[in-house]
Amino acid sequence: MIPSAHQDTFTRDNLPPPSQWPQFLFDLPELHYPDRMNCVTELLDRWIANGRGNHACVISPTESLSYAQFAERVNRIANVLTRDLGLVPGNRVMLRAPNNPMMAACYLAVMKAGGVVIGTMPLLRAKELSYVVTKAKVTIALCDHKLADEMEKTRAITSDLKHVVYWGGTGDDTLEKRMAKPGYGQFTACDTANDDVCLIGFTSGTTGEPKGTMHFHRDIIATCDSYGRHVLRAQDTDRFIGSPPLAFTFGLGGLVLFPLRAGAATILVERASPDDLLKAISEHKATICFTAPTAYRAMLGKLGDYDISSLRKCISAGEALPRGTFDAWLEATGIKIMDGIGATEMLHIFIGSPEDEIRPGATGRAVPGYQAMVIDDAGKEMPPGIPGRLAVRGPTGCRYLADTRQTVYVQSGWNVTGDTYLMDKDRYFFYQARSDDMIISAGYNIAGPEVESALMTHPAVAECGVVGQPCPERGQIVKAYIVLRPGHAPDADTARLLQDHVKATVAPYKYPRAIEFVTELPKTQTGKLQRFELRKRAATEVAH
Ligand code: 3UK
Repeated sequence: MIPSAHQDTFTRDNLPPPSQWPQFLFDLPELHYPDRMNCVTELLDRWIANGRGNHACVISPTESLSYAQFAERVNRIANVLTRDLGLVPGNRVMLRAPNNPMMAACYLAVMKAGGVVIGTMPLLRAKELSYVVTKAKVTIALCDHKLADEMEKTRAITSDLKHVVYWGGTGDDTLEKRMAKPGYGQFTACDTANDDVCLIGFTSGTTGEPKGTMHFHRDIIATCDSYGRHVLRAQDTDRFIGSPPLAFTFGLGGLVLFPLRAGAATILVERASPDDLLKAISEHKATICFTAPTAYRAMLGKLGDYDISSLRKCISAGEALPRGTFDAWLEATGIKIMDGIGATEMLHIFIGSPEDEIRPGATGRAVPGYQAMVIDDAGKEMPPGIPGRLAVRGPTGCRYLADTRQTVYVQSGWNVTGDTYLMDKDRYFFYQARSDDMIISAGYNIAGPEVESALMTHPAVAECGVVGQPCPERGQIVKAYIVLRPGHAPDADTARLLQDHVKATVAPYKYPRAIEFVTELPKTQTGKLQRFELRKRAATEVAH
């Protein structure tokens, strides 16, 4: 065992027992890391040592920082943490902010100081925040003053928090004032072990209590050297942009880790509605965009208003990318959206293909460094062409913070994501559904997302969610909740039109027998459709 640098051994003490860990693979030479490594040295200080400190690093609507300037900011925060707030290696630090340069700097400062960083979504309330504080025994919080309200409420109802420091506001005790102290511009990275925990990512909790997923210093770099290096293939001239919050590991990877590992620049915007994102792409000449499928769909209708010719790569994750969205985006922009499936447990994307290997309709192939297969209920590997449960392993994997659900996610050394997939003979993986989103109607297995994709190819449909509704004769029937585009009437004629459209697009037995028009769909903080909410709704509707 490599000696840990953590004086506070909380994360190590709360890792699952090694027998419940996934098997880790380090098959590629670039994934062989030294025993001692601090991921921030790799992401940031390396570039300054290489004489590239003047290269653009972090850009926002109000500032533009070079690698040297951003590294200095990180050092100043790391000094505040250790010298002013008494952080010792292993302590947990919670962060709260929209995506902005200070938030990114705080992430790196905590890890550089040997702390364990926990980002939180800006919209979380005191109830959810206090769960995180208590579960992870958070002692320090750094927070954008704009989000002070819920932070103070959290402080009032928890007992672990010792220090809360705000930035962006006024007063004598702001983070900026503390950072300005003489001698704080330099900071020597904590000499962490490559398997010291540096990040706890909380899942958005589509069902049940959020789970804390623990990641090591080496995991942070491994996702860059697998997906980043082999699939994304960014260059130091790239300018990244996107919408996912940094507290969601999709956003952290796409907007901080991958750009910094590549020596590129990242553009951080606090608001990222489809219009905001398009405007920022054109203003800042972004070249690589990370966002969710629904955002690509929403941007499609607005492309004419913006010049986005600087874009060269678009990445989609979080939910399945419908074929129709892929086709329409390619037609409108000439860019093939790179779909990829990732998970908080795995840190980032583990299946996804580079542009020249994309097969439309497939998520892609296992990212170099990872292995993926489809298994049956007993855990046996399925041959190509048969749908089953997705299992993966690679350099990263699931280690929940003190959670009995570890043995649900990790089975026989494989991470079992809860998704139903089909693999073809060329080892391309085709998403079917979340395993619990499969609808069984009159003996047929119907994947809700497939019906959604079919509905969304109709111009009247803005968004939709498809679930099984209990039915005495058929077990379940397919029920669609649909948000219409402006100008379409939510009436029986439209419903019939859409049913006919699905019958003409996919096997007719999959058509939604029940349709309900709604003005919005339930979503998680990370923008995912909450099908379990729709299922609950569908079930009560039958009961009444
Ligand atoms: C689903 C997808 C189909 C799938 C994530 C990229 O989404 C991320 O993490 P979460 O923990 O959710 C994981 C689950 O989301 N999913 C994600 N991507 C796809 N389904 N096609 C996709 N392309 O059910 C998975 O098990 O919120 C995504 C990077 C980092 C992430 N944390």
